[in-house]
Amino acid sequence: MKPSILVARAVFPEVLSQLAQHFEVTSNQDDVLWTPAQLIQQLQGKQGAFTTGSERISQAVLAACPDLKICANMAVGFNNFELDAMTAAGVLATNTPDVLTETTADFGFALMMATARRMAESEHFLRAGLWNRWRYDMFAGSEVHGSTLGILGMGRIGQAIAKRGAHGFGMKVIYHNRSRLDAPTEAACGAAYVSKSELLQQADHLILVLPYSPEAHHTIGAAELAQMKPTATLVNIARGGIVDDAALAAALNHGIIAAAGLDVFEGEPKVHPDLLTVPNVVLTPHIASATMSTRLAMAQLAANNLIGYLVHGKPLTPLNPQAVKA
Ligand code: 8YV
Repeated sequence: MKPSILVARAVFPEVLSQLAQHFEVTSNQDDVLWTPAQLIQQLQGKQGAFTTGSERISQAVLAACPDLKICANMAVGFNNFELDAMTAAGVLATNTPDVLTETTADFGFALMMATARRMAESEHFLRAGLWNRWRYDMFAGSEVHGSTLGILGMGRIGQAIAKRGAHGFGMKVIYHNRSRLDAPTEAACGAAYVSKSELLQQADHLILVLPYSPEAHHTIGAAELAQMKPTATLVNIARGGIVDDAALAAALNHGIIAAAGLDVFEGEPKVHPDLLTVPNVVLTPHIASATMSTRLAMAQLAANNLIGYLVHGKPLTPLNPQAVKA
């Protein structure tokens, strides 16, 4: 008998067809957003789950779904997984690294440029019919080329952004990370390691690319924003909750920093109401990895993790291989 799996959100039809060759598939092509109780109900009798960042796999879910053996996340981030609880329950977790690195770095760079050059703010002005003349300082932003790019979190995506800045735009690139990169990797990225305070104080454009964890909650709050240059921009493509969004909105309103670009939000898809009224912020709905080819590669990797583990006993990108007893 084929193992049973749940595909918790709508996904590419070709990925569903691939999964159906190996599994009894219950899918959610209507993309209904289930409550935790509904998710538990849908997971009954399932050995595998294809999840996205929106489905929380908590201790309560694990306790209520004893047949579950693997959750394959269609995301590189996995803060929707209670990983220790999954390991304790013998449930394997997988994510989708590498396949989205360059696409997400492209977006982070684009958001930084849009923020620095005030693209959203000036477009709103134009659409509102307010453009009636040229003026020497109209929507004058800040330079990107030759400026100092700061990166907080220097994993794969941070490194890909650093290379774009250093090699493409002649930027001075500085970074801070839990652990310093080795010298050859730093040289390839054209990036120099600095303390978190130095990063905040020196960056003209600061991009956040660190993973979310409870320790990373509000890594950027009022105190950190106060250390930044009043001309600086801040971009968050990491996770909601890493920035204190209320403090950021206040900082933007009071000229503590010049502008921000945000793809992720605390409590998304809700957005802090103050951010919606601040003019100098570019807001996008968590789309940094959203190209069709990258989203397909992510879905295929998640599917291949389910097939790899439940059919062949070997997942491709496990997060907690220790969950599986030898
Ligand atoms: C996903 C992401 O689109 O991979 C990640 O961690 O944030 C995005 O690429 C999102 O998490 C949906 O699963």
